[in-house]
Amino acid sequence: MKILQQRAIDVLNKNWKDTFSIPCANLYPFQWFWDSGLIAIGFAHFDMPKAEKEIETLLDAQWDNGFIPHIIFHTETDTYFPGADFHKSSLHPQSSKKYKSTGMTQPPVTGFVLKELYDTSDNKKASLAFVQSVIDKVYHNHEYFYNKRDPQDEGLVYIYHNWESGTDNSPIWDDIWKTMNPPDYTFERRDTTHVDASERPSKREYDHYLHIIEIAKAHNYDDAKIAELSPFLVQDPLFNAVLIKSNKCLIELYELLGDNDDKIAQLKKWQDKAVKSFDNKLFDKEVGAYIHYDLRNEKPLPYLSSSSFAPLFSGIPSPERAETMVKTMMKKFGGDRQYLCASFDPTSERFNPKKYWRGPVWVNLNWMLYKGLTSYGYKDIAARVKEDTIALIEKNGFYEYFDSRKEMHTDGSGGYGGNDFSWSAALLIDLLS
Ligand code: 9WN
Repeated sequence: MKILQQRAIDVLNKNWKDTFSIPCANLYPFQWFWDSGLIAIGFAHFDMPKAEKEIETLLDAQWDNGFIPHIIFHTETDTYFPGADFHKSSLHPQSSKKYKSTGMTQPPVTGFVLKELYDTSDNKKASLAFVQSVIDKVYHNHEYFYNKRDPQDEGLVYIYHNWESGTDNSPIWDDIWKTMNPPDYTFERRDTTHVDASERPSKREYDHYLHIIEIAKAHNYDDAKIAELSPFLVQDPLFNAVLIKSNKCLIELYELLGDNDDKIAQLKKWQDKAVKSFDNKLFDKEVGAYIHYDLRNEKPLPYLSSSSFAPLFSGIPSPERAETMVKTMMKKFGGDRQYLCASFDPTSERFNPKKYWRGPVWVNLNWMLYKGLTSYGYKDIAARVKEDTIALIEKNGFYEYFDSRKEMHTDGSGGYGGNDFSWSAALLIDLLS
């Protein structure tokens, strides 16, 4: 295990670019929001200054309205599409003057990441001083979400683009693509020069992705206009579970800091409403877990994905619901021939174990599941998630995602997407510690 840990440390150091980390060389040459947070969790175990700098740099790119972009384009390179010139984030009047970025966000991990850093630190005083220096920015980010992304005041925030979900080409979005008919754009993909096209989204999927951005750009990334016009408007259980987990951690950190009663009271208000709505609106009894809700077309999207189980990480379900979810997970995803946990229902005809978010196992979701299952007392299943994650990395390397079928891992070719991928390394370090 020591060797694997050292290799993980080497991956993180290799992907460190002085003030932030890239997710991996070539394929992803900039800083990504949720990657950064998860990477900091790994650094915290062996290099706290880098962990803290990673978060500081991320927060330095925050917009005046509290928004944090999903990609921060620190360098000029045309090896990634769509780059800064396509996104044109400066169209938004409150966007960062210092950094070019996208005009979309990603799952707001920063709140719980700060708590992870604090918990890992062996110098609590210094760690709390760091938290004190950045926590209000994270609070401001949550303020943005509840003020701008919750048009019906439900306590649930929407995402307006599949890239905001982090689970980019999940089969869940197929239903939404059916409601759209974007132009057949001409553009040059860069991802498929780095990675086999069979492991990435299709050209037609990219047409949809670009079309939503064109609509947002036509309205200068104005939140109200996006809420009114975006064909993609979804309440995502993973995204909202992450926000709820981060709310919880911000409350705990503000309590540790003291002297922040107003912010604690506001966070508790958001949290109360969020947890109730989440549990009422997103739990599907027939599916036996949480699902996505299509806010644009006002209909549930009754599909099982690894996001369906993310609420365990945030302590949302009652013990009874958690039991139902675990049964669903083991029945659909937990067969003897499957590694836990496929990103999409392996029993569905939309399942594709090689293609990006349509089936492969991702380490970040496994890490959340491991934590969630442990906290609900499912120690054996949690242990299996952990062992499966380690086995996938040991057999293949620090890939971005992995085939969920066990028979695909006999010759070390079951890892897909980018290699030496930062969060796979970072979260492995955390799992092994
Ligand atoms: C678009 C960086 C990111 C992750 C996402 C993952 C992938 C980007 C892409 O890579 O998305 O954001 O170009 O495919 O889906 O979760 O943050 O690692």
